Amino acid sequence: MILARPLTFDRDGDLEPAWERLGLAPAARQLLLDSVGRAHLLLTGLGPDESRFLRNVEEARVTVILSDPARRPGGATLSGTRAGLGALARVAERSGRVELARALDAATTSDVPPDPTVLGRRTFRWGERTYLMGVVNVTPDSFSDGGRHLDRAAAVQHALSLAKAGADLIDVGGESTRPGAGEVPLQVELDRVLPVIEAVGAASDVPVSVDTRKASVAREALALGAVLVNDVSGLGHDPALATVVAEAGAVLALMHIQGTPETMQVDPRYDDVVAEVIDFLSGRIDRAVAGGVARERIWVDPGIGFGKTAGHNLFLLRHLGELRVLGAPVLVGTSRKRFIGALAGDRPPEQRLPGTLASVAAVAVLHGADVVRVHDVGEAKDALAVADAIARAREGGDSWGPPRP
Ligand code: PMM
Repeated sequence: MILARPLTFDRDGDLEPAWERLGLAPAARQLLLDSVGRAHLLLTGLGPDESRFLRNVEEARVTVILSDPARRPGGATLSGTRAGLGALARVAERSGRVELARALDAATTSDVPPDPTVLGRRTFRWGERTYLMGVVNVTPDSFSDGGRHLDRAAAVQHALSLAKAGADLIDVGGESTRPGAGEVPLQVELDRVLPVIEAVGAASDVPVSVDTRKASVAREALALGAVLVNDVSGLGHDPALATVVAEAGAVLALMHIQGTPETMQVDPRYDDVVAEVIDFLSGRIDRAVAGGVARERIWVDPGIGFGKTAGHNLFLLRHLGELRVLGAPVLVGTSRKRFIGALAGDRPPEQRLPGTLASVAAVAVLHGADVVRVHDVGEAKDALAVADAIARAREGGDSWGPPRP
């Protein structure tokens, strides 16, 4: 797969206000964004033909650096203006190099937020703020809150308290995916999640998602009012899941995993973790679309902790924005995970809240995630209110123009 990822990007939201500060008219500012704003893209997966094309192409507004063909063939960086990169994509397209053109287009438009997602009675407007998915595990053994909500009434109570604390979405799961965990029998999973989904739907208008890998669980959950299926196997476990989601018009969240929960933490390895996660998710998006799911009803998730070392998790979080080339809303779950405990000095799950909040704030400021999946919704809401406000701050004084949303 040819992949073009934005390494750094001049953001319109940084450049445009500066030109406004200089008193330039809106039309001039728009022109400048295309002709002055620059991006640096990392390309991988190029064939000999595309590498030759990039070596010979004449586009003065783009600097091409090709990889060492003996040591790492098929790579390049492209640095240039948006107009230049766009022109180069069109030349590639006209000469039949469609995959390269598509990769360049995906990278250069990756700062444009996806279309809003309607979920139940709520609309998620991407780019406006970071949304919160609250976690309810109806399991005896989840690492983070296992056993706490196995009792049905306690689980419902907990879900409603998360809704009250500001969750935009409640994720109900009945199968632990902690490292080493085995599969839960179908009936057990159904008995755990269905009554909770039904009761939460009856008592609250917060949309409910079901965290399951199984089509049969998804089908029942959707019939009881769930509007999103969160599949930690990214359609790797049950091929029938896509059709079930498609028939209900629900949203499908596809997560990356290397291996299965039983084996994933044995010896996770990658040549290029970000490229491999994007490649996996791109393939699974195609699989979902082939199963009938509308492309705009698909979210993606890098699967923090699912077949990754602490180092892989951190690198993925730092580079999370690169997943935007997939054109889908990005969901991420760091809450109470082991690498957070390790970084903070070997903390057990119940002492990982400060570290979790730092991770949530970091991905918000880095414009990495559209939705964060957390256990502590009230605390994360406060952290995000601050982080999102810093990331979008526009009041520089009168010379910087009026504050805008
Ligand atoms: N993590 C867990 C479970 N489900 N779903 C998505 N989409 N992303 C995640 O990172 C994720 C998930 C494991 O955490 P938990 O046992 O505390 O729920």
